[in-house]
Amino acid sequence: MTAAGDTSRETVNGHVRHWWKEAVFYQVWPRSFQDSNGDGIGDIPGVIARLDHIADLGVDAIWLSPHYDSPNVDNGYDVRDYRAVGAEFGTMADFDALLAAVKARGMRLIVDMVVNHSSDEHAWFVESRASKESGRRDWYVWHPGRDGGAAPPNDWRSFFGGSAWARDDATGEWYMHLFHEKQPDLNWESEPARAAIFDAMRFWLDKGVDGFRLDVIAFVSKDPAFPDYPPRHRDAPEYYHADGPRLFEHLCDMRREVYRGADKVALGEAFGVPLPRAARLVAEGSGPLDMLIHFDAVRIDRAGMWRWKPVPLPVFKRVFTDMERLLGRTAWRAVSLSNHDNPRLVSHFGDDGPRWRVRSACLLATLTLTLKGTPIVYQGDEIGMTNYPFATIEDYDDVEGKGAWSDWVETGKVGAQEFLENLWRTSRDHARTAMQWDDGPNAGFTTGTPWFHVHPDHGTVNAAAARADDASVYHAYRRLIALRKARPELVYGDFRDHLPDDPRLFVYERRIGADACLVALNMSGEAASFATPEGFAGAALVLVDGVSPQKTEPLAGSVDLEPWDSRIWRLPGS
Ligand code: ISL
Ligand code: CA
Repeated sequence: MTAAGDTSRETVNGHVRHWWKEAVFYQVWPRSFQDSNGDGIGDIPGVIARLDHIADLGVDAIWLSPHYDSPNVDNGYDVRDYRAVGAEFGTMADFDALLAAVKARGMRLIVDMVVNHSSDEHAWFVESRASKESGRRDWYVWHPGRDGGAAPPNDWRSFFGGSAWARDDATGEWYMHLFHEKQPDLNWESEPARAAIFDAMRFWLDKGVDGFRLDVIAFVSKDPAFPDYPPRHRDAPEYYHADGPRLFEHLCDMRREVYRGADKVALGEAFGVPLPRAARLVAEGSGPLDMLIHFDAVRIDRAGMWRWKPVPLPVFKRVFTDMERLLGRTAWRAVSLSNHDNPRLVSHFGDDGPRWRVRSACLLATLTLTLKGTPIVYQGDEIGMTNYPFATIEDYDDVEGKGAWSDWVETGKVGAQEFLENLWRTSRDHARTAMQWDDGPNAGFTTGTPWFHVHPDHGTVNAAAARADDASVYHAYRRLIALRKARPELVYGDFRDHLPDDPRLFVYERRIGADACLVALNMSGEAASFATPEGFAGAALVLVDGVSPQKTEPLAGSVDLEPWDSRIWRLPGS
């Protein structure tokens, strides 16, 4: 089965076929991927230079994180011009060359669309803030404030610390920013603003990109009454902001006006969308979005934005069973356990020590590529990159972590050591250190001075070493992606967890009728065993830790797994 072409009329196992359901995506965060001109900052020509590294995995589509003109307060998620390539990333000709080079390799390209907010340096906001009478005043969310304008309109908080409102002295009014105060929220209640946003989105579709990853897209509808947070949402305001009164309507408008019926993907970031409400957004045939990047699994060990908490494996596993129950069997989702906003995959869910790093990274590759949904591989996870040894708050770059430091440590609410121990487990900065290409200076990322850290383990953890080692994480991803393309049940098969309460093992099936794969993962540092599940006796062993097995004894009796072992069997004759 290939992901090529428009397959949107056929069905498999009750699912309408779409290329984006069958595709494996790879996320490039360009600032840290590959520098080509020695300024220490990753750029588009650098991405082009490394496309074969991505294509050789068997990846079908690339999600490019923001490449636009931006002052980089939030590393590109503060867009100053939606139609311009950021000077540090290159030119529009470079972007056109990237798109052509991606297509020449039979892959697709989607770009990141950040339309809940813009940069405060965007011409629209400069005009909006100029005066209350500005023609673009209501393109952003302005409010006179409380106490005669001396206090913000309500108790909403920014996810980057402080109030979600900033007072603009020129006009004495407050403007809303759910993120940094240099990221003012766009007002989707304004029809002209929506029209301009849709026009900017069409600009990229008309260039030939294959869809969008839609940044915090569930936040775009705001309650014009601007009430204080309901008590139940005060500790996790994202669930309030993702439930605006006109969200569904706005997203349907966007789908109609921007996509215009093309089978291009709408991949929504679902920060704050609980599964039951997600179902309507991605319902096959009626939902305005095609699939969601969900947070229930990747953020399962968070006790608030920066605080970490241990979570038993059954709680993690239940997310995937809940998805079947709450999203609905045919609604689609992405499988994303790692991206530019989260710690490194193998450090987060595996064991990144010298003994188990490779094996647990291969297990997590198996998990990512055999769960139900569209897998998204984040740059560096395909070679088992690990969390960075940050020591002090000055070692970090991210506006989110620094904002939390201001809110919590500088106000005396929590001690610096306790904060740093938690931040080290949750920081977005782990995913933003330089991609590690080789064991040379700066891991081959740049010939200049890198804008951010290069992990000291790049001497052994790097793409060149991985490609040369058939038992590496890289080749595990390559074999797993090939297996996924060969087995329709790994794409469209029903998911069932066989051992939901087991504290170490994640054993599940993917099935279409008699065709089934059984996946067994020992997600622990101890040996563990399980009995051959009903109906799988005789199944053929297909992959062991991402490697084709030496011997292929048929599945029978008790299965003993070493720490971090992963196995895939396929029912005989199917
Ligand atoms: O949980 C979070 C809130 O701070 C963040 O990790 C993250 O900001 C959230 O998931 C939304 O992410 C997206 O929007 C942000 C940007 O900083 C992230 O990089 C982007 O992925 C604002 O545009
Ligand atoms: Ca550069």
